[in-house]
Amino acid sequence: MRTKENRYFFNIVFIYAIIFIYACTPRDFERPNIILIMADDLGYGDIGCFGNDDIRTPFLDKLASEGLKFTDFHSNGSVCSPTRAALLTGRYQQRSGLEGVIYADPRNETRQRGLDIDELTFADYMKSAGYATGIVGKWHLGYRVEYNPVYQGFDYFRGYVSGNIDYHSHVDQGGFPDWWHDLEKIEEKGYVTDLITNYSMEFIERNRDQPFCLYVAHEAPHYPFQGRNDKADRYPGYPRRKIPSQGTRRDKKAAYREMIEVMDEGIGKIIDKLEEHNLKEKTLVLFCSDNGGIGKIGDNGNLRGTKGTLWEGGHRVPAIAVWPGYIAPGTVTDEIVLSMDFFPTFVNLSKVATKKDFKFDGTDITRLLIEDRSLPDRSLFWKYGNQKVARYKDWKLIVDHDTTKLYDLSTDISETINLVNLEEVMVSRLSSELDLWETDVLKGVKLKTR
Ligand SMILES: [Ca+2]
Repeated sequence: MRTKENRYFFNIVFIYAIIFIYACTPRDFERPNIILIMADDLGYGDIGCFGNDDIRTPFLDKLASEGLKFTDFHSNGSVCSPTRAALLTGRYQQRSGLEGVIYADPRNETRQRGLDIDELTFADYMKSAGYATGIVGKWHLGYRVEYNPVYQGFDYFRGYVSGNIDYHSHVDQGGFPDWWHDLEKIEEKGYVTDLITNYSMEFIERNRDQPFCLYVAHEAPHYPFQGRNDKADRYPGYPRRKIPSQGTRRDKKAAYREMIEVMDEGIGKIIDKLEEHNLKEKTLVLFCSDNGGIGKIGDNGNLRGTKGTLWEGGHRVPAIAVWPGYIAPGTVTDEIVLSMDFFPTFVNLSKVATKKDFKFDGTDITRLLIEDRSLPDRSLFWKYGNQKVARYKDWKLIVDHDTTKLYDLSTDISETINLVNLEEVMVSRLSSELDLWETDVLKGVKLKTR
């Protein structure tokens, strides 16, 4: 017979059970629009909300205050093309043969190469899930027309296929004009950063009444170092020996600051465009960089190394995520996230299941974004030039030429204290994981080296 006391007890248990079930139930969401903004060569310490007090970035700082700031976000590569290959495919760039850069020089055989058309890109996927897809800005995954982004799932392309172009004349480092509207190469006046902002706004305007996925691939602050009011340095067939690839401006630091500030202003305009059409709550905005800052000009904070190296300064980069109503404002995460994690996240957000036999290397970070849930523990890997890295939690093993070093990033973010002789178990574990990973990703792949 149930007494009053045990009825009370059962009621309490019932209420706690309901609360528990609710807490364990993944939070539902309406599938959002996606805007992925990626800067080029922006270092970890190059914007205000990541500690820079010289370069003014009020719009990015505001985004960080309205959303989630990543302190341990990494580009998959420490140079441009590899990161973009991983970003587009959700897999390590080695699998698509793009461990190295695609060069503009016509004498360099990589100019003929690109991301294989048979690769499944996030644009292919989002298109098939009913999204309008666009890329504005830098492609750098193949110069030849058959590698154009319109053949990789993008409905709309306004930008350039090279690694960098003159911000005014739009001539690449090989001396070729490089500005495209889809498959058509055209001459168009304008400062590249402003063109990227304007076409991003046009894309949003065109697609405001349907789901869209927009990839804004900024050139800033990659060289040539040119401000809005500078003259063009390059012209078709420009003599590279006479004009340095970084441009002729003397005060390069000042130009660099302006380039970041103009990009920031443009990001503000893109957010304004979302507000104008009441799309802010329906849109996930992601911001990141494709690799660390370059030596002397870029600011990588207190990280060791620069672009092109696998020290933290080469690939730990600023990143922000904003989605009002879903991502809590002013939050910070120290979860380790990579460029290749975005594609599997987009799959989940699109609410269209992927093919069962398709395997990502990246991880879906939706629950980290909207519930601040930790990601599963995982080992992560980088490889470029004479360096290889394995990372597990705060342990970082780096094989630099023929020397192996181990760092504890929780106490030594600047990688100064080599613990290789003190932590033999971790060294052995990460070394063998690195070997297995390398064998796996290079299986059957013809690598395009640097
Ligand atoms: Ca880059």
